[in-house]
Amino acid sequence: MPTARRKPDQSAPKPSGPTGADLDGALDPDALRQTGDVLTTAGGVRLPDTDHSLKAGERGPTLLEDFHLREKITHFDHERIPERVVHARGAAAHGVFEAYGNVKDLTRAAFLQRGAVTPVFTRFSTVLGSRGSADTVRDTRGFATKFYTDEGTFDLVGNNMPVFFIQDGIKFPDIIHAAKPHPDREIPQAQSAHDTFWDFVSLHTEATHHVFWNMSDRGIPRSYRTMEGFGVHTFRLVNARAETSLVKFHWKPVAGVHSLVWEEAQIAAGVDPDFHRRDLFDGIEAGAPLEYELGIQVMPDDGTDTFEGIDLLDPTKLVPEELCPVQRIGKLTLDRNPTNFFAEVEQVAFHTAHLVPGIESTNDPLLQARNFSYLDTQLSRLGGPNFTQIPINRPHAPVNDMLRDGMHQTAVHTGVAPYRPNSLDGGLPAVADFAEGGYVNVPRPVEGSVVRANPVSFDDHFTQAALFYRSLTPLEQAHVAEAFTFELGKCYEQSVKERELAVLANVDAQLCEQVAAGLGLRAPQGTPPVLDDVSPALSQIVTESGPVAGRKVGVIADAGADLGGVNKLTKALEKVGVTAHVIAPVGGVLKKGRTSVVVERTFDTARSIEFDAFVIADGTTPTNNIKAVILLQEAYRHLKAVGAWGGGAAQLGLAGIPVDGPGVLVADSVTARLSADLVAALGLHRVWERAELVMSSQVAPAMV
Ligand code: HDE
Repeated sequence: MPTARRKPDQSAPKPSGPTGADLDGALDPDALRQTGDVLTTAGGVRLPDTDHSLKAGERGPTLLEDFHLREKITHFDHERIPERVVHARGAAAHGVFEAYGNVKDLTRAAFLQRGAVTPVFTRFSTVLGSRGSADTVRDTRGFATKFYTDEGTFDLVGNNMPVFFIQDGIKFPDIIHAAKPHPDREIPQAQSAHDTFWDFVSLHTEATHHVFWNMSDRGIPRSYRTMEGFGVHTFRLVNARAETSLVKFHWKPVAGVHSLVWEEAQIAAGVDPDFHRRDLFDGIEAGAPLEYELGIQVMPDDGTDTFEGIDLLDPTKLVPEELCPVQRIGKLTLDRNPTNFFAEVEQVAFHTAHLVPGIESTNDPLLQARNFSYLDTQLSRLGGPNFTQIPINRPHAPVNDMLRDGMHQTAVHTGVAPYRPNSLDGGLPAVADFAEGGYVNVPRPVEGSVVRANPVSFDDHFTQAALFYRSLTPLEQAHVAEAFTFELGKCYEQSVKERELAVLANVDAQLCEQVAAGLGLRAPQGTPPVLDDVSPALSQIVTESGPVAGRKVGVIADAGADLGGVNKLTKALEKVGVTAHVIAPVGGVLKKGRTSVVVERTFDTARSIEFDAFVIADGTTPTNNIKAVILLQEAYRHLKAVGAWGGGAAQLGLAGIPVDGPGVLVADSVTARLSADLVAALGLHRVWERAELVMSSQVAPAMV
């Protein structure tokens, strides 16, 4: 069975000291110590002092002779490498991919065959922000996975949205220039809510479908754990008989698809800019791995590159799951955090042309440009052509290339004849044909005139935007309207707003009217598409409770609280992977008799956005503390479950939350029923029936 095991020198997270030697067994990933015991220079010279520079007298000038000072400062000056031009802000985790083995007839890729277990590294990211920007901004998320397969590295470099802004890669620098901060004042950071972005997308209407995804709840995911992933482009699978089919890749999160609400995202950007990164790291630490199933939509490769009238080479189009169901073909489990962020998360280099036998590109002009870009960008980002030798990028398959020398070459190559054929190195290396696992492209005819032009089938820019919008529930549609109003409301140029309204008029008249009303402008007339069907799979609101592992519950308590109940609830939640965190007026440890609980947050340090639900313990003294009140009001407004047992319910009253309101759970004590109800509410993500009460009303709970 093909099982890609790590070779000793290929283990990405295995720490390695500057010389590669493991001094005193120090290179244990979990050891809280550095390589060796004594401080040295980069050349290995032991140092007596690193706090005082070498001077001519205690009050004298610093000497050029101080090689340690100069080396230390010089190295520091060059610690940063250029951040990614897009997707600079990211976080990642290690894991494995296990194939279900049900695609033998579709692809010969070994890592997709039955029983194959492949080590992987997945990096999630935002697109627009700088490396230090906030996680929860409205943006598309990257979802890039490196599969270290036995047949070479395969990278699936996708997003959390199935379509893209542009149809041809030649426009990528333009859309990114438009979306990045304005060149004169370099604001706004990590935002699309500004004139140049809306100028571009209203002029390039092919962006409309993707813009709708960005303006929907998908633009503000709750966590990486609850995000779908998409390969976006159509790829070609090749089986052992060299028969081909066309596929679109999907990642389906086991935890369900779930988003933040806009106000939560905005608060998080200030209160905890590392919101998604923290959630990823903490979840894995708490023993709740992230899980996704890999799915494919399979379509015949009949030479037309279309399916049911949809152009499969147009990356602004999706194939509705109702037309072509997603078949699950394997499972990704991310269960190990990086040891060193720079070595792994910063230095990982994905490349869409990292393909393995059994998977090929198609003629999608966006993918074709990406196949050039990802290799090229690493040259400046990672300083030369040998970036595949960096530990995180090392293939787990044997490598025997004829590439030599260059910046940061770490291999010490043997042999004298890195060319083929040769007579001096025993005639090797040999080449591998199709049957021997060589990457032989399946021949495909190409003909046509040399042109700079799109096919006519790329001209429909609005039908699928309308399909997406009309497939959403009214609540999700309201969020889209609010997002457009907010983003365009942040623009200064009247002409830009008017042009985007003209685009909206061609998607949905009612939406256009709503946004126009919010902007104080007149809604133009358009010709929105008439649709026969919608695609319910595009909505993410669920009616059945799903898995809850990784969720967080805030338990409000104080010294007088029923601490036994707190511990009981904590244990019940732990069983399903949910963590409970005690919030009290002051820090420290709450004690009652032999029972004690550690306070993790105070009203000063907690904010509602950190938690998925709140419960108030019996015996907690009701308080008017404005921070405690806001904590609960925000949670209520953000449609989170809130609850209390015993006298704790009085605190709900002080926050103006009706105890008989939807998603308000009250009980006399911590019963199995209370925990079960709480878990069920968490599994629904939000209290959807409360939405109508609070939707678009800016009022405090007491008033709704
Ligand atoms: Fe990327 N993109 N992209 N992109 N992209 C990069 O590669 C590019 C596109 C995506 O976590 C860069 O190593 C071009 C679509 C992800 O390291 C760069 C075009 C999709 C990541 C680049 C696209 C993506 C990148 C920046 C249009 C979704 C982060 C640094 C032809 C299917 C990977 C780097 C990571 C990163 C170029 C369009 C996803 C410059 C030219 C479509 C997830 O090479």
